[in-house]
Amino acid sequence: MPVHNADVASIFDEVADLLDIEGANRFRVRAYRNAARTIGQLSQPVADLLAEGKDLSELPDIGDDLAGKIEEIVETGTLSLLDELEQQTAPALADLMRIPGLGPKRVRALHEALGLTSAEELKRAAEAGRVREVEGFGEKLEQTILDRLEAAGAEERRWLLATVEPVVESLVAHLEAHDAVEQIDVAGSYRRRKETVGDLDVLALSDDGPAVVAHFVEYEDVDEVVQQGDTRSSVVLRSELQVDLRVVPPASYGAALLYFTGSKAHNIRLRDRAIEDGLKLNEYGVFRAEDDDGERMAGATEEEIYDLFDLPYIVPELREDRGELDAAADGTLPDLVTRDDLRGNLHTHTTDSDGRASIEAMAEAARARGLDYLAITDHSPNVAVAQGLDADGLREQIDAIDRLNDELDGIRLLKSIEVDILKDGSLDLPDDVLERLDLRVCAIHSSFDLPEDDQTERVLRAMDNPLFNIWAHPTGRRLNERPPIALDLDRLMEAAVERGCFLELNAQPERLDLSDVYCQRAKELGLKLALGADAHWESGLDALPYGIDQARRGWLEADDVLNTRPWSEIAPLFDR
Ligand code: DGT
Ligand code: CA
Ligand code: CA
Repeated sequence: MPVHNADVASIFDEVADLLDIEGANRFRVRAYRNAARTIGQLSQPVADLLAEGKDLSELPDIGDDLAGKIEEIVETGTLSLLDELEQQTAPALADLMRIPGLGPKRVRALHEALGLTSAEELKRAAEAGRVREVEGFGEKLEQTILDRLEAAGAEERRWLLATVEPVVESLVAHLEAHDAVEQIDVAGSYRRRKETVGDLDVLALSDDGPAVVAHFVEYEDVDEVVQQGDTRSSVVLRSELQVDLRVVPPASYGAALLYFTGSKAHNIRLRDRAIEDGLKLNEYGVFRAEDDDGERMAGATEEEIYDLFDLPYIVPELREDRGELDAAADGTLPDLVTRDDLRGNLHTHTTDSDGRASIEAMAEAARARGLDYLAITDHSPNVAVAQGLDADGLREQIDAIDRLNDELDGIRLLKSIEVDILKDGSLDLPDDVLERLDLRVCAIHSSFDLPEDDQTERVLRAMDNPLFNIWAHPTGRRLNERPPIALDLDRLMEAAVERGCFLELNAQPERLDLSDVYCQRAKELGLKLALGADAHWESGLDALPYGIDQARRGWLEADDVLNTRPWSEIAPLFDR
C-alpha cells in the first residue's frame, strides 16, 4: 500500500480539525497543521525518506512525536490517534469547519446544543430555523450556512494538480510494469496541466485489453471498481479520486490520445474542421465522411492527425479553444516558456518573517536548482502571520544581504520585500527604506472583503507610488479554499501597463494566481509577469514548474516572463 505525502498531510489535517473542535490546546492543534503543511510541500515521498533511514525529526516542524506518527501512517496506512478522535467526536463535524463563519468553537456549540454530527443534519436544522437560536448564531449566519451547504452540494470535487502528481507517478509505474503494456499516457485535464483535475483519464497502448484491465483493478490503492470491461475500466482510489482507463491498440492510439486529452471544446473545433474537409474525426481515427467502414487515414499519432489537417502539432496546454487552432493555421502558435528558461525567483521568504529556512539556505537551494538570482521578499508588519519585518529589521536584512552577496558564488541575492498594501492604498513601510531595495513586491493580506470599487481604488492608489513594482498573488485566491477577492482585474492590469508595474504569477499550487485566462490577457496587453515560487523553505522552490505550466496554458513565451532574463536586463525596469 503506497502511502503518499498527501495522505499523511490529510490525516494530520483531520487530527488538527478534530482536536480543534474538542477545544484542545491551540499549540497542539497548530503543531499538526504545520506538520501537514510541511509534509504536503515535501518534494520527496516520506515513505522513501524512511526507507532510506532518514531521521524525519530533522524536517521543519516535525519533532520526535510527529516523526513517530508519520512512521505509523506509512507502515499501517492509518493513525490510531485519529481513530480515537473519530470515536470521541463525529468526524463529519470536521467538514462543517470548511463553511465560512463556522470555526471550531461554533461547530462545537452546534454539536453541543443541537447534537449535530453531519452536514445533512445541519441543513435540516438550519431549514427549520433552529440554528439561529443557538448562542452566537443568528438569522444571517444561518442563511450563510444554508447558502454554503447548497453551493457545496452542487460543486464537483476537484484535485490540485500538485496533489495528484505523486498519485499519477505510482499508478503509471504500476501499469508500466505489465508486459502487455507498451505505453501509458495520462490524458484529460492532467495532460493539459490544468490547475485542478476532476478525474484521471489513463490510456494504455496494448493489444491485450483484458490483461491490462485486470492488472489495473489490482492496483493496491483501488478502493472500488466501478466498471470493468475488456478495454475499459473505472475505479475509485482510497482518496476518492476516480480513474478511467482505456486500452487502445496502436493504429488508433493517437486518435484516442487526442480525444481523451481534450479539452472537449478543442475536440469539437477540430471535428468541425474535419467535417469542412469532408472527413470524420473520432476517438478511433480520421476517416472519409462518406464510407462508414472505410480506411483509416490517420490515427496512430496525434502529429499525423494534426498534419492531415495541415496543422502543426498543438501542445496539450494550449488545447482550450482559446484561439489555438487559428494560430496553428496561421503559423503563429506561441513558442511557450519552459522551466529551463527561468533564471531567477522573485518571491522568497526566510526565517526573518514566516519562512522556515535562512537566507543562506534559500540561496543554496536556488543555486542547486540552477537559478542565478533570488529575491528575498519577507513580509512587512501588517501581515497577520508570524512577525513581519519593520523598517529597522529590513535595514538589518539589507546589510546582511550585502555582506552575503560578497561571499556567495553562483547566485545573487536581491534585496526586496513583500510589502503589504494597506487598506488605504499606502504601503506598509516608509519610502526611505523601500528605496534601498532592488525591487518591491506588493500584496494584499487584509481587508479582503471591501466592495469591488474600493478594493480596485486601493490597489490603484498603491500603484501610484513609484516604488510599487510587482503586485503579488493579485486575486488572493486559494483553490478549493478561498475565492478571488472582488476587484476589477482588467482595469488594474491596464493601470499596471500605464505605470510600468508588473503582476505576479504566483506558482504555489493552491494559488496559481494569475489564472491561465488572465495570463493570456496580460500577454495581449503587453504586461510582463513575474513568476514567483512564494517559497517558505527550500523545496518551496519546487513550485516553479507549476507556475510554468500555468504560464504555458496562458500562452506565455519566455519574453513574457520577467525572470527568464538576466538580472542586469530587468533591474532597470524596477526603477520607475
Ligand atoms: P476534468 O476531469 O473535469 O478535470 O476535465 P477533463 O478535460 O479531463 O474531462 P473528462 O475527464 O470529462 O474527459 C476527458 C476528455 O475526454 C475531455 O477532455 C475531452 C473528452 N471528452 C469527454 N466527453 C466528451 C464529449 O462529449 N465530446 C468530446 N468531443 N470529447 C469529450
Ligand atoms: Ca479528467
Ligand atoms: Ca474522465
